[in-house]
Amino acid sequence: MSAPVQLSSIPTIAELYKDGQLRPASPKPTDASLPSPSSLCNSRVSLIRASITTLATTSIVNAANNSLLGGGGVDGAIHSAAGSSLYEECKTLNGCETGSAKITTAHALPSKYIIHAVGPIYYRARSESPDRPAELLGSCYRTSLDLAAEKGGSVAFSCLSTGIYGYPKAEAAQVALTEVRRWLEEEEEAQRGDGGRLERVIFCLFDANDIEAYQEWVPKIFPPTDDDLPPKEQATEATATTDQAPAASTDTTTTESSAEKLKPDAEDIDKDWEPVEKPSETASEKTTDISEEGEQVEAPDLGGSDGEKIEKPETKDVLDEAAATGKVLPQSSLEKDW
Ligand code: AR6
Repeated sequence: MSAPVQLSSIPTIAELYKDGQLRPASPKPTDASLPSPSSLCNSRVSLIRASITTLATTSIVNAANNSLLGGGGVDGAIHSAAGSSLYEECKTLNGCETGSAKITTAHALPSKYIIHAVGPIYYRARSESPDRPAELLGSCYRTSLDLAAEKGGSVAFSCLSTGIYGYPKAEAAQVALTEVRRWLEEEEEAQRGDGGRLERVIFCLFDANDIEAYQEWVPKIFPPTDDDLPPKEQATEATATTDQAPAASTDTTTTESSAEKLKPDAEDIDKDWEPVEKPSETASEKTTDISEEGEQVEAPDLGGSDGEKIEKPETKDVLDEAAATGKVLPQSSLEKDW
């Protein structure tokens, strides 16, 4: 088990802009519905690439299923790191509805609480209506933030629904970031100068596709203030062109995408660590559905190129793929890459 990652070592969005690890959206978004820069928000929100089981935040948010009794993916990683007493506590909760969340203590984990949020199975929610996946996912984030705020301190979110449940990563990032921004602003408004009840909201990213999605959407939903930008960026932002690298690096000597750049070498993969989640694919690449408890079931044929069928991977396949592509990362110190 890696050393717990303390809140003080997790950079805020403002710091990531300042270091040049996040860069403004380019070209500048013209969508008037996108929020304007807020130094308050940018200093209360963080990104980190890590296993959420290593974070010493007040709360962490698990991507659970309706039973709340564990499963694969981040849920499996949390249950195995927290110990069997977590399962015993979860049994007392009587499950949870999709779009909602319940809280337990964190047992052997370095955090204090675990918020178990049940995100939507993407294809299933979308078969109800096109807006249903975002409604349910948004509701997970809001309920989790409300629960986290009761405990105060900091909360770290895993990328709910974007693994086994097949929610497209970029769409999910947009929903997650929008809900958090809205919630923080409403909270500021309600507290009126009293400071928020949540010191920090952290997006805990795990695979390269999570990073790509957040690099695309953070600059649109948490755009930098002038003060956030290094002086060089302040001067050039107005003339930025689309051939700029999207984010994550000030290294102009390379043209590789930032997700590639953040990819660890194959030998960095911790052989002792068993990821239980397959690195993300687009939902349309997936072939088999799983039930809300994580078992494989036949997905209905929705027709069309994005009839999301999702596959629960075998751990061995995951490890083989991780070794080959470096897409799944060990839980050690990846926060340094941001
Ligand atoms: N730390 C942080 N993020 C992780 C970790 C980790 N250790 N492991 C995976 N992720 P998933 P879902 C990321 O599949 O789509 C379970 O069986 C992963 O890269 O864990 O909501 C449950 O019991 C992805 O971005 O959750 C449910 O049945 C994100 O976590 C079902 O899966 C979510 O992927 C829930 O599916």
